[in-house]
Amino acid sequence: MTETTPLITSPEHSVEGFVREFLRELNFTQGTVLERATTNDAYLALARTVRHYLMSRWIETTVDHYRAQPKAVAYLSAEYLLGRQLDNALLAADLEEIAAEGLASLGLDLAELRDAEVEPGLGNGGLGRLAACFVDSLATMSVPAIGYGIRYEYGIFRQRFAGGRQVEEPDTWLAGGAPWEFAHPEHAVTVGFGGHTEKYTGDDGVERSRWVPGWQVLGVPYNYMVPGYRNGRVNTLRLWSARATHAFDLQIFNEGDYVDAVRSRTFAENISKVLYPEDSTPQGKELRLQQQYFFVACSIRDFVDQLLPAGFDLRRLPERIVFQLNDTHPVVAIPELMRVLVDDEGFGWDEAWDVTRRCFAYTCHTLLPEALEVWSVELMGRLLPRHLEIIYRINEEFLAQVRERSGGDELLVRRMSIIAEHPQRAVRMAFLATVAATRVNGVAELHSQLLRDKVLADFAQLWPEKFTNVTNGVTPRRFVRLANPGLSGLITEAIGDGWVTDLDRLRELEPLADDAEFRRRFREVKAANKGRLVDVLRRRDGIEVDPGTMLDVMVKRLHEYKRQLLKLLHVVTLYDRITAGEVSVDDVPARTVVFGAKAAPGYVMAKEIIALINHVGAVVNAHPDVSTVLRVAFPANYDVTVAETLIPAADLSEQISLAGKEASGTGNMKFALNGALTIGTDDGANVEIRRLVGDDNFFLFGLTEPEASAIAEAGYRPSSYYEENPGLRRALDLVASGAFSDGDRGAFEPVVANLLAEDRFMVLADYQAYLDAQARVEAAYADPDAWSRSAVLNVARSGFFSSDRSMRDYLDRVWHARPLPG
Ligand code: GL7
Repeated sequence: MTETTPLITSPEHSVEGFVREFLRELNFTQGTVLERATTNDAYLALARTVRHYLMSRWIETTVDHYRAQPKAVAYLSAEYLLGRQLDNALLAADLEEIAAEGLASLGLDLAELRDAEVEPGLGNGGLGRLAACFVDSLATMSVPAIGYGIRYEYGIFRQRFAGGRQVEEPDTWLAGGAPWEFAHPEHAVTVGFGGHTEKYTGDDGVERSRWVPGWQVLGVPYNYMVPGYRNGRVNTLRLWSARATHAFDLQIFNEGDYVDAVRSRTFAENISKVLYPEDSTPQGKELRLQQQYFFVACSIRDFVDQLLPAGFDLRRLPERIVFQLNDTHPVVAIPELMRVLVDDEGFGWDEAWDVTRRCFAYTCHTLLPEALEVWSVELMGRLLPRHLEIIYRINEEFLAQVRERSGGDELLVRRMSIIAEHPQRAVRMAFLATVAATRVNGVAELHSQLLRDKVLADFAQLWPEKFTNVTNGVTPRRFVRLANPGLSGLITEAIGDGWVTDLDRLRELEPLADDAEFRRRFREVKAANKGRLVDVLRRRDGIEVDPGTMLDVMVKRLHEYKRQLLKLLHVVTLYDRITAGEVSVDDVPARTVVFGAKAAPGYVMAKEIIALINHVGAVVNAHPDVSTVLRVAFPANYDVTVAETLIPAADLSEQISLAGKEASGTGNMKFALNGALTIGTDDGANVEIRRLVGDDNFFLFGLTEPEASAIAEAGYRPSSYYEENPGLRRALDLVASGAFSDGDRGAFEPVVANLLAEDRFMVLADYQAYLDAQARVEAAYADPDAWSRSAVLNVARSGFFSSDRSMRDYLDRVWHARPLPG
């Protein structure tokens, strides 16, 4: 890190300046001329041009942080689901119009170049997208912050359907060139794995332990700009890529087998090769633990070496940094910092623990027990032997404290132990995080309460002050300003553009809900957004959507707890009633049900559900009568880019998880902010959405969390609902009859059988309530004026769900850090 700012000038902020810079990039970096440039050439030149406008801000921000040495936030996340970068960079640099005009003057179309960008899909779903929203807000709020993660060579798989079934293909997002990243091999960090520990007596006469790793890899940082919205700040996202060390090579080369030596490099490089595609259900694979340790070890080393001045007294580390643990994936950073302080820096144990404790805060993102990561002691000991020793010692001291406080309650001690004994000895990463962190937070009010009352209840008893809530949020820049230019224009015309960085100001729209002209224009925007979606789905998927229908949208990962099956049973029931002649097509509003969902490749039931949706969709869409009022659209490969056109077009947002299972949800917020009405359970952030938008503007249904828990405790019998509800029985029988599988009765038997026998997420228990709520939706939709009034109120009252607000909450309740002025 240099103390002097290099002299640089940004390109001129004008159409001419832009065109000059663009052509220079095309000629000198792409090595081509306008007449011969491919779309990808032009896209790459454009991306680099935009980058240049942000570069001086980036350097200034970095230098400012280094000079001021403020308390900084290091966000540690194994996932960042970034979405496309170009538009966001154009917006931040205030270049949208200049770029469009400049490109047009060269005969190029900005929209076409935009489509050449392959989004970096370095995350699975909500958790990864949340991290991307948070770094955006931190930059926009001038908070000194750095995001650390992994530069996966293959991001989330690309989904295709074959015969209605999901097929996964590798995501080669780097293939066309990666204009947004900056490799810094000169700042590579070495990370050890495996080997053993040994005891030795230090100079101070104290017996110590040290780690002798069995092998090492290099972590090469790739920096990404995280531009704030027009505030002159650009923060950094630093993603690590694994390389073989030279030593690693040499040793094998010297053994004489050149070909084998080259081949074995891939062993090291495998670490950052691919994103694990499991969402909420970790697999406990060795490579995944390698990934986790790899990126946190690199990040801690990097922060200490690159971002602190030489000779910094690490006793003061908590004044300079808070490491925010995004779920349990980075939790091995805790024993790693202990190892650095005790083994490398010669701290005493207590002193190191005091520093470490104050440097970490932990966010839990789940309520599903199977999503809480545990690592077998066997694996941890083999891959990270020194860390296992450290974890044991942390646990020993912690349990001594529990014993003392509880008067030796051994049952409690066993329950709280960081080391689980059954079904195998394993490290409970959530417990380790909770013991070490200064703060533990859930991601919505209900979730935080359930963490305190259930999942981490013993810990909350011991340390009530540790626990807090920070409700999730989404960035209004990407998900309103960019994704919904029509609505943005309408809002800005009404209340000015301050809402983009102060989303609470949407409240000022409230009176306009009663203004017929405003509502008319609001409907016009929605119609235009539907038109845009129709074009995209036609081009991208060959799917025809009628923009005159109600767009009923359920997009999120495919998971049983999210209950795509409940939505599908509604579709099947409508189909059944119409084909049976019980309902006339004249009596139901025409709707298009849109699904978007990827299933983890090894999650068999989720993949069956995808196939079933596609099969039901095919039959429904082919039926001459039914298809006049009901159609199913399931575009493959739902991603951030699709979300950006789908969400602004939606009328109805489906947020129908079983209460007590969805920690927060963030899609729910994006829909409300874009003027869709929610049909939802009392779960996750739905609770807060409903409270804010009002009962009249939200379709609530279903069991509450206490009700669902009570039923589960009393012994849930799904078949009783089947027996007692004729509509439900008919729907399930129809699926089982082969009506959607060319008469093949066996095709979806496992799905139906599972619902009847187990139905872990109580689809059948909530079926009738859901249908009743859908009837209320139909009635409300029949009055377009009243519907759009509710939609406007949803927008006006959802400002709370800005990730800027989430950041303020973290700053106040968790980080105790401040934005940097200027
Ligand atoms: C999740 C939760 O399931 C989701 O409800 C939440 O909104 C998100 C961000 O906090 O985190 N937890 C999790 O493991 N994944 C999520 O999306 C994958």
